[in-house]
Amino acid sequence: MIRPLLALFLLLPALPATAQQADVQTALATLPPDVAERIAARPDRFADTAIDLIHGHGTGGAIDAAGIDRALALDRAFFRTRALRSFHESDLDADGAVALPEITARAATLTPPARARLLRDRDAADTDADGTLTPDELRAHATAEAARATRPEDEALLRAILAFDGDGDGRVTAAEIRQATDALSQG
Ligand SMILES: [Ca+2]
Ligand SMILES: [Ca+2]
Repeated sequence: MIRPLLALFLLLPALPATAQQADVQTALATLPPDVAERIAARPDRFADTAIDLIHGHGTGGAIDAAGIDRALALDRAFFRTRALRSFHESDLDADGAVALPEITARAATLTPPARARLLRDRDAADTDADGTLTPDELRAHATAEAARATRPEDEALLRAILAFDGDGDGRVTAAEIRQATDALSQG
């Protein structure tokens, strides 16, 4: 009788880790394969990204789907704003459009590299090539620049955080992330 009991006793400490590793594999299986591979390859990096997002955009020490959507929307708004900044600085009469004389006046105040960048951006945004940027052209340019700056695979990685909602309450805490990535690191 002693031998089976002893064997069971020896197995016990390993059981929780095995269960957690099984949970993590279950969570990874719900994700797109490329996202799961990225997380499994660098669990520590994923933990850093996830915990930064929880601290930066979560509430009460956790983040939910709406919080992740909000963080991604804030990122896109940042990149849209950055793409439009030089055009807003060129909109001398504040009518929301950038006419040729306006961009010429702004360009004359810039260093050669900054001038080249402004005119290159103008050419990219000026879809109908009439020299003027309409509000619609500016909006489309900003949206395109934001899409270029935010990679779909990075967005997918942030959304993958929700797969590690261990207690299933719709919110993911730093502890839940750590539990998952520790199990991955040990696995
Ligand atoms: Ca204007
Ligand atoms: Ca135009």
